[in-house]
Amino acid sequence: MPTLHGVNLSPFVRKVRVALAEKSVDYDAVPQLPFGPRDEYRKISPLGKIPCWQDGDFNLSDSSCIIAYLERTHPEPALYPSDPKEYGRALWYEEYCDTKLVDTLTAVFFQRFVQPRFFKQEPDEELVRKTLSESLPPILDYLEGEIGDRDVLVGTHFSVADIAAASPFVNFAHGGEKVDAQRWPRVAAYVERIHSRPSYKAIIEEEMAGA
Ligand SMILES: N[C@@H](CCC(=O)N[C@@H](CS)C(=O)NCC(=O)O)C(=O)O
Repeated sequence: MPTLHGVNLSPFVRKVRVALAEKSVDYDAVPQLPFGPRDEYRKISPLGKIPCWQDGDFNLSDSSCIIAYLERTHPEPALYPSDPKEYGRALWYEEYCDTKLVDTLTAVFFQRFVQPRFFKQEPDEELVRKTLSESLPPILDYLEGEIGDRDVLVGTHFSVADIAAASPFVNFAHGGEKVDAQRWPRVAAYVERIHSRPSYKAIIEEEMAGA
C-alpha cells in the first residue's frame, strides 16, 4: 500500500488527501511533522517538507507534483481540465492559492492555533488584525472577481484549482475565522460549497474532531 507522509493540519497534505479521496485511492498515513530533526525523512523528501508520497522505492514530494502524478496513475475522475486554457488557469490558481492565499490564511492559523498549542505562546493579535484588515482583502477581492457566477474556479468541473483554493480556508477556520459573506458573498458561498463535497467534508470533520 502507498504511504502519505505528513500531518492533516497542513494545507498541502490536505490537498493530497482530498485528491486521494476524490480518486478513491487507498493509502497508509504516516504522521510526519514538518519541523524538527529530519535527516532520515530528507532521504525521501529532499526539502524536508510535507507531504511526501511513497510507493515502494518511488518517492515524490510536493502536493502539486503528487496530485499531477496521481492524475496519471488514477485518471478518473479527472482533476485537471482537458482544454489547454482551462488547464493553464487551473495550474495558475493552484500556484496562487498555494503561495499567496496559504501564506495569508495560515498566518492567522499559526497565531491562533499553532502558537498556543505547540509553543505555549499567546497569539500576536496585532499581526492577526493586520492580516485580516490589510493583507487578506485584496486576495478575497481577486477571488470574488474570478469565481464570477460559476460553481467552481475553472470551467464547469471540480479541479485541482478548487482543491488548492479551499484547503487553506480550513486552516482559517481552525484560527477561528471565516470569510465575511457580506463583503465577499461569492467566495464565502464557494468555500462552503467546496467544503461540502464528500471528500472535503469527511476530512474537515476528522480534523475538527482532532483539533
Ligand atoms: N510547495 C510544497 C509546500 C510544502 C510545505 O511548505 N509544507 C510545510 C508544512 S505545511 C512544511 O513542510 N514546512 C517545513 C519546512 O518548510 O521546512 C507543497 O505543495 O507540498
